[in-house]
Amino acid sequence: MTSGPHIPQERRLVTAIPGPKSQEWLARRSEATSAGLGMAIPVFVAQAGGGVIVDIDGNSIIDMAAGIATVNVGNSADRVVENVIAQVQSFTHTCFTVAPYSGYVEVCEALNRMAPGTFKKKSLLVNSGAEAVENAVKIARAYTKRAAVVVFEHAYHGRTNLTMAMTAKNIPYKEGFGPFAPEVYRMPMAYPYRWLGDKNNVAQEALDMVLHKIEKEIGAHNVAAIVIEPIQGEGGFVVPPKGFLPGLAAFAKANGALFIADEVQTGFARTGKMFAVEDEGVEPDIVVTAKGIGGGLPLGGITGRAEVMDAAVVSGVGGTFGGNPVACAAALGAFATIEEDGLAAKAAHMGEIIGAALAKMKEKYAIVGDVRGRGAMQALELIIPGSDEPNTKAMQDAVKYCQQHGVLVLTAGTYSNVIRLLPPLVMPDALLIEALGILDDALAAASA
Ligand code: PLZ
Repeated sequence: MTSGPHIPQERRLVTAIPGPKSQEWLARRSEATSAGLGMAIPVFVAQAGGGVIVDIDGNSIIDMAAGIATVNVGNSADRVVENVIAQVQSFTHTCFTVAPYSGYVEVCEALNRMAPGTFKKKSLLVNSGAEAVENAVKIARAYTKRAAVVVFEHAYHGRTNLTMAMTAKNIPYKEGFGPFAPEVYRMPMAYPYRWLGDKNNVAQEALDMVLHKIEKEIGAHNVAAIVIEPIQGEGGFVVPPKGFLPGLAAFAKANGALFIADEVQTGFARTGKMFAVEDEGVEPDIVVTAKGIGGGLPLGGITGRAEVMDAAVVSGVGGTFGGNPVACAAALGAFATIEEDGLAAKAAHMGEIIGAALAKMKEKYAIVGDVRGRGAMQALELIIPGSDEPNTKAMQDAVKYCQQHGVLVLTAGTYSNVIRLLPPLVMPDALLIEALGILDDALAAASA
C-alpha cells in the first residue's frame, strides 16, 4: 500500500462529506466515545501524508491542519517511519528513570542545541504539551522559590488542572471543571486588532499595563515565571507587536523571574524559524515544546538554562511514559527532516503564498476584519461588516464550505471567529494554492 508522503498529492472528492463509510463510523463514534470530544471534520481517516488526508470513502482532502501543527514533517514521514520501525523492533519501553536509553539523551541534546540562547541548556521529556507546561512551572517554582505564574488573555496552555487555570477561555476548556489551581495571574495581551488604546503603540501600552499590574497586584518579587505563547494558538493566532516579548523577557530578567515560551504550537519550523521567539532574538529561560516535536508521536519537551533545569530534586520530575523510546526515535527522524530538508525556509516560503492570498481576501470581503500570523501559521478574523463584532456564523459557514470542497481548515479565537491555517510544511505549492482558492470561494459564499 502506498502510504505517508507517497500518496497522490491531490484534492479528490468521490462522495459527499461525510461519505457512507464515514457515516457508519460516526454513528459508532457517538455510541462509543465521550460526548465531551470535539471533531473538526466528520470523516474517518484511512491514510495521510504530504499535504492530504484520505478518508475511508476514498476522498482526498487537503490538510490545512496538520493535526493542529503537529505533523509539520507530514504524516508518516520517511525518516520518522524508519526510526519508529527500527525502535519498536528493538524495545518499546523500559522507562527512562528505570533503565535509560540513548534516544532520550539524543533528543535532549538536539533540543538543547536548537533552542535559542548560547548558554548551557538541559532538557526533560514528557508526554504532551500540557504536561510540558506543568513541568516548566514546577521547575520555575523550585528554582525561584516563588509561586506566582503570570499568563495572558487569550492564552491556551492545556487541559490539566494547572494548565486549565493558565488557559483563558472558559467555554469549552474550563466550563464545569473547576476549582482551578491558585497563584495564576492573567494579564492584558498585546492584541493589535482589538486594542482599545493607541493602535500605533500597542506593544508599549500593553507592556506598561502588564508591568504595572504585576507590580501592584502580585509584587514582582513573587513572580516565578511569565508564561506566554510567542504567537497565540487556540486564542486566535494573536501576534504581539514587536517589542512586547522582549519587554516581558527583560522585565523577568530584571526581577529574578523566568521567561517561559510556550512553543507547543509555534515550534519546530512552523513560523519560518525553528522557534517563533527567534523572530525578535528573545532567549527564553525555558522553552516548552510538544506537537511538532515527534512527527505525530506523543512527546513533549522542557528545555532551559542548565541551572534552572537542575533545580528539581532527584525523582521530582519524570513519569512512566515520558520520553518513550518510540516517540524519541520519531522525534530524531522529525528533527532530521526539518533540518536536512530546510523546512523552516519552506514555512517562510509558504507564508509568502498564504500571506499574499489572505491579504487579497481581506480586500475582497468585508467579513474579513484582520489577517495575521507568520510563516505556515496564519489566520483570518471574521467580523460583521462595518463593525468589529465577531462573526461566528461566517466562520462556521466558510469552514463547512471548505470541508464540502475537500479542504480541512481549523477554527480558533476567544470570540470563535477565526479561521486558522496550519498546513504540513511538506505540502506542495500547487496544493496550498488550490486550498487557498477554495478558502477564497468559501468567504465569497459566507459573505452572500
Ligand atoms: N500550549 C500553545 O497549543 C495544544 C489543543 C487541542 P497538549 N493546543 C491544541 C485541544 O483542543 O485539546 C497546546 C497549545 C499550546 C499547550 C498545549 C497543550 O498541548 O499536547 O494538547 O496537551
